[in-house]
Amino acid sequence: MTIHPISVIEKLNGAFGIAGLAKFEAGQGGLTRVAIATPLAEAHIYLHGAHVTHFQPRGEKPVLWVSGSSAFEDGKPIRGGVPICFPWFGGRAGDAASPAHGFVRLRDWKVRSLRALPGGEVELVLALDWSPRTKEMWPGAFEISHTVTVGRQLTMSLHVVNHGQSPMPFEEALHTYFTVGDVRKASVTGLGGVTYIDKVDAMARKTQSAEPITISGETDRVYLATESATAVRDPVMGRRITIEKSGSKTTVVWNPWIEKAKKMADFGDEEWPGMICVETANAGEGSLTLPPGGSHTMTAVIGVAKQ
Ligand code: TA6
Repeated sequence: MTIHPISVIEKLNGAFGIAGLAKFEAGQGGLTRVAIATPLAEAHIYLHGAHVTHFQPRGEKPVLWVSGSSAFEDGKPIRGGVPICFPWFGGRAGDAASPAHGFVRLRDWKVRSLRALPGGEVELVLALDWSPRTKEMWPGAFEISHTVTVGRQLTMSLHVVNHGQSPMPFEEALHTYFTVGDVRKASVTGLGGVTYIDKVDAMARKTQSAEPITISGETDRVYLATESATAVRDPVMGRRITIEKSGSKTTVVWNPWIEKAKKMADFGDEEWPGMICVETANAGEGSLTLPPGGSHTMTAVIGVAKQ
């Protein structure tokens, strides 16, 4: 549980805080977060799930969306921002009782480092290791670290290591929720011609013909074998959100639309027009397997451009 007494927050600031740039504080629900504020941008990252909830380059509007109905409590995912999905994506095959999108977004991550970089960015590294408790849920002897670099762009890198003696199959995602003025007027570029699994049409395998992608109903598509950069064009806010990636072959596009939004307790019924997920992942057919001692890095770089 990352609700820390003030003394722990003071210790974290003593050990890692950067005067005038980055500090630990009690965030929503009393959960401990790192608040970064520099001349380039500001951001919030919770130790709960290593969850980025806020990113705003100076002079721009907030880039990430968080539901006004989100929980901020132990054992529950934060609805919005950048949930980290690991070691599985979506529901766990054959085990409906396991938490969707894995368990690391529900755990307390440890602070490994917090530093100011020469270019004016601030870099935070959070990490989570396997334990007897995680072994009860999943056998992998994993180490996962999340390196978040806050500057004019937001760079997020998930680094996974297999410390076990056997191959470690896993899925992963940076399940990023972006703020848009009106999803019905927004569009996504960069996926034309790509094959996708349509989760709202019986998992049918399709090819993305229309470019850009527009949203006119519940949309839940897993684009396969694509390393392409994408962008969210938002005419209402007069901007383009750019998503470049490396080490990722899956991109997921999701908006719950009306009925699914109503069914989610932590998602306001009227909030769906204000968000779209474009997720950087390795999932489904794109899942990975690490050999003993092997490691892998997946990176997403988020930026804002004039439309
Ligand atoms: O990435 C899209 C998706 O898999 C949707 O099917 C929907 O379930 C969404 O993730 C949110 O999942 P969550 O477990 O955070 O409610």
